[in-house]
Amino acid sequence: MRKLKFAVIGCGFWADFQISAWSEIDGVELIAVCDSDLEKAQKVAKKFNIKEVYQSADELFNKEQLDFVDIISGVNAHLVLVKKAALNGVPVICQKPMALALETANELVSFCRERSVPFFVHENFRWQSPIRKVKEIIDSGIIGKIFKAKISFCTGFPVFENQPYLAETEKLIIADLGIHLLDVSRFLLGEMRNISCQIKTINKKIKGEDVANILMETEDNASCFLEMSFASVVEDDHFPETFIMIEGEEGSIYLGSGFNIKVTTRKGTKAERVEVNNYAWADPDYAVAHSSIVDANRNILSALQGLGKCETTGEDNLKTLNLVYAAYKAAESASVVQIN
Ligand code: 89Y
Repeated sequence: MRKLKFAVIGCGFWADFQISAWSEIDGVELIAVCDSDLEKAQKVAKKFNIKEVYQSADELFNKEQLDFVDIISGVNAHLVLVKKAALNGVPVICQKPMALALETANELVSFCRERSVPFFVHENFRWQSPIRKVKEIIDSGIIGKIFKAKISFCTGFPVFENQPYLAETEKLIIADLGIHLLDVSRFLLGEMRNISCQIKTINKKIKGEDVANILMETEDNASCFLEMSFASVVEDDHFPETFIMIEGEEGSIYLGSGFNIKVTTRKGTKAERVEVNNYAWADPDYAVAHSSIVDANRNILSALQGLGKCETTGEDNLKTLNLVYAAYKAAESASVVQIN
C-alpha cells in the first residue's frame, strides 16, 4: 500500500510528540510543516528532517498534494484551518478540543460532512493501554452488569509549566482534561442520560477552574463519578495516571497506580500489571499518554486507508463535547442537566 502523504499545521509543544508518534507508524510520510510563526516551523522541520516549510496554510494547500492534514495548532485556529482543509478536499485530523464552544464544533463537523471530507479528532486517552485493558475486561462480562464507576485524575503535577496557556484559560479543567475523562466514560460505559457537576478554583493564580467533580447516569442506569484536580497535594504524584474503579453485579475492576489492574469476583482477586510502551521520544512522566498517541494515530490511519473505523470521528467527538458543556451548564445552574 502506498504511503499517505500528510502535513502538520501548528508546530508548538504538542507537535513534537505527535510527529514522533507518526514516525512509529508505517504507511505515512510527513512531507510539510506549517506554522504562522515561521521559526517554529523551521525548528520542527529541522528536527524531523522535513523538506517543505510553510508560514501560510493557503500556500501549503495550494502547493502540496496531501492525503490528509494533522492540525496541531491552538484551538482558536481550528475553525479557520479545518475549513481550509475541507475546502481543499483534504481529510483532516484536529486536536482535542476541536472547539471552545459546541456551536463551533457543530459548524466544523457539518462543514466537513457537507463536503464529504473525513474529519477526525485526535482524542488519545481512550487509547492508553491500561484503559483498553479495562474495556477488554468489561467486555469479557466477568464483572456482570455495571452499576457504578469512578474515574479519577487528581494531580499536583505542574501542568502550567509545560502548558502556560492553561493558566489563562477561563474554562480550564473540564475543557482540557475532563474532556478526556468524559470520552473515556463514554468508551467504557456508553452514552450518558444526565449530568451534574461542581467546580472550584483552588490555585488563585489561574483564571479557570482547577477542580471538578462530575456525576452522570448512563443510559444503562449506572452511576459514573469523575473527579479531577490540578490542585491536589498527593504523595504518589505521577502524571498523568488515570485511576478507575468499575463495579458490576458480579465483580469489580480497579486500575490503580503503576498500571496495576485488580479484578475481583466472588472467587477472589486477580492482579496484573499492564505494559506501557516507553518510546525513546516520550517524556517518561507522560509515557502512558504519549504512547497512546501512536495507537490513536494508527486508528485514524486505518480509517484513512479504508481498512477500519475511526473511534473518534468529529461526529463521535461531538457527543463528548456535548458532555463538557453540559457539565459547565450543570455547575453554573447547580442542577442536573439532561443529555439529548
Ligand atoms: O492538556 C492536557 C491533555 O490533553 O492531557 C493532559 C494535559 O496535558 C493536562 O491536563
